[in-house]
Amino acid sequence: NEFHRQSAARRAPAYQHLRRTLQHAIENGELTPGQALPGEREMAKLLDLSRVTVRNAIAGLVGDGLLVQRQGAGTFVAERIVKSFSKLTSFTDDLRARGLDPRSTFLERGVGEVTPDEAMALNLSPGAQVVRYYRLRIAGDMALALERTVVPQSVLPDPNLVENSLYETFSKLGLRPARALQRLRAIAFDAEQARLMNLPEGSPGLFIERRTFLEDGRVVEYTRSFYRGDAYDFVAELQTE
Ligand code: 16G
Repeated sequence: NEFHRQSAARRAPAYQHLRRTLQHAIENGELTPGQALPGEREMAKLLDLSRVTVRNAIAGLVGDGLLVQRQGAGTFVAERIVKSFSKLTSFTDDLRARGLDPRSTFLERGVGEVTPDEAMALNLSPGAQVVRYYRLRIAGDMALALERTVVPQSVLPDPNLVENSLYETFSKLGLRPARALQRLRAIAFDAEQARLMNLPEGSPGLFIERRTFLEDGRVVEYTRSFYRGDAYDFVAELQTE
C-alpha cells in the first residue's frame, strides 16, 4: 500500500516521513473526515515501523489538528476544522490543508467611500475609497462562514482582482501581510445570516474580527468573519510570561 511503498523508499527520520504520508492521504482524500485509523500496534505491524515511530507521527498530526484522539476509541481523521488562532492563514489555506475544496459566493462586491468605523479600523482618512466584499464561504456543499472584508482601494485598485482568495491576490500584488490583530466572540446567527448559511436561526457562531498589517504598518484588510460554531475549533499554544 501507499504508506508502505513511501516509507520503504525513505526511512529517516521515519516518523516525519509517516507524518507527511498521512498528511498527504488526508489532503487528497484517501483518508476522509471521521475515518478511524488502525490502532498503534496494528499500524506499526502493517507498515513495519516501530510503535514509537507511529506514536510520534500521530502526535504530530494531532498537534496540527488533522487527527483527533478519543479516549478508549482510537484515532480519527478530524471532522471539525481545527484552526490556529495565532497563525495568519486564510480560509483557502485552512481548507486546502485538509484536502477540502474552498469555494465562495460573492454576495456583494464593490467600491465606496469609507465609513467612520472602517476608517478607524483601516487607519484611513475620511473620504478615502475602499473595496468591499461580502462572501459566503463554502466547502463541498456546506457553508462554513460569512465574511465581510474591507480593503483600502490604495491597496487593491479593482474589486475584480479577487477571484477566489483575497490572500492569493495580495500575494500576486506583491503584498506580504506581516501581522494581524484578532478578536473572537460568540454569536447567534440572525435570520438573514441563517438563511444564507442554510442553518436554523439562532445557531451558534464565532465572530472573528481581523485587521491585517504589512511590514510597513499599512492595514490591508479589515474583515469580520462569522464562522459556523459547530464546524470549527480554534487552538493556540500558550506560554508562561
Ligand atoms: C480567513 C480570515 C479572514 C481573511 C480570509 C482570507 C480568519 C478568522 N479570518 O477567513 O480575515 O480575510 O481568511 O481568505 O481566519 P481567502 O484568502 O481565502 O479569501
